[in-house]
Amino acid sequence: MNSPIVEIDFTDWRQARPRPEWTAAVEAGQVLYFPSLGFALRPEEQALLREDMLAAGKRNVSLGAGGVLKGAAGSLGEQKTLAAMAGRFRQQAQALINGLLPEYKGQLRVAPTSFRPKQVETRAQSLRADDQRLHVDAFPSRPNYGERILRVFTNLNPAGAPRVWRVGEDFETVARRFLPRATPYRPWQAKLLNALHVTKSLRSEYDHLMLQLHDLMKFDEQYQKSGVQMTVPFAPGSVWVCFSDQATHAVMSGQFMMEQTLYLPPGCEVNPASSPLQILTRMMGHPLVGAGTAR
Ligand code: AKG
Repeated sequence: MNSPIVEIDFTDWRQARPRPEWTAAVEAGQVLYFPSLGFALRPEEQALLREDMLAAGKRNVSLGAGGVLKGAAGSLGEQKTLAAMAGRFRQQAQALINGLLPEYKGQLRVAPTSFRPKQVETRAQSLRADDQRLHVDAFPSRPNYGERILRVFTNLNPAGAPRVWRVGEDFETVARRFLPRATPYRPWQAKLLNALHVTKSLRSEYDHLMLQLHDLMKFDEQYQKSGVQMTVPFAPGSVWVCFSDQATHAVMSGQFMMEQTLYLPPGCEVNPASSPLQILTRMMGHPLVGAGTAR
C-alpha cells in the first residue's frame, strides 16, 4: 500500500498555500498531515483538558455557528473559555483550508466545532457507533446527497500521547469489496424512514450506499483485522485534514482532540470524478441522487 499520508511542513495557519498535488491527494482520500502546525493553547485553556468538561452522557462538546456551546460541563467561566478556544480553532481551521484549498472558498458550509475530551480506548460504544473500527463517515439520520465532509483535526494531548489512527485503502478499492454485499436501495423504505422522522429528509440511493459501506466495513471482523491498512500516530501539537467520507479511518487511542467539519457541495471539488458520489455512480451505472433516484 502506498502511504495514505502526505506530510506538509506548514508552521503558520495563516500562511497556508496551495499545491496541485496536495489538492489531488486530499481529493483522492489521502490524509494531509501537518506535524508542526500545533493549535496553541492559552494558559487558562490548559485547565480545560479534563474529561469532566464533558456533560454526562455526551460524546463531544460542540460549538454551534451561533456561538452556542453544547455538551459541556464545568463552571460557566470554564464554558466561556472553552467556547472561545473552540471559536479560535474554527477560525484557524478555516484560514488553513482557505489557503490550502482556495478553489473551495465561498463554497464551504461550517459545521459545529467539536472538542473531544474522552479517552478513546475506554469509550463504550455499539459496534455501529464504534470509531475504533475502520469506516468512512456517513450519517444515518441526515442524508447529504453527496455533500463532502472535509475535516480538520488537532491533537491537544498535554501528556504527549499521540492520537493513533488506522488508515485503510482508497475509497474505490473499498467500495469494490463491499458494494456487492450492500442491500439494494428501496425508495419505499426511504419514504417510510422519512415519514417516521428516522431521517430528516428523504434518504437517497447515495446515502443508502454510503451507510451500507460504513456498516459493512465496521461489522466485518476479517476486514478490520487483515484489510490493508496503516497505523498512524498523530503527535500532540499536530493537525491533519481529510475528506472523512472518503478516507477509510479508525481511531485507536488518544485523548483531547478538536475537530472542525466543513461541508463542500458535490461537484465543487477540483476533480469531482474522484469523489465517492461519482465513484459509486460509475460503479452502479445510474444516478444516485435527484430525479434518477426513485427508480
Ligand atoms: C470520526 O469522527 O469519524 C472518527 O473516526 C473519530 C476520529 C477521532 O476521534 O480521532
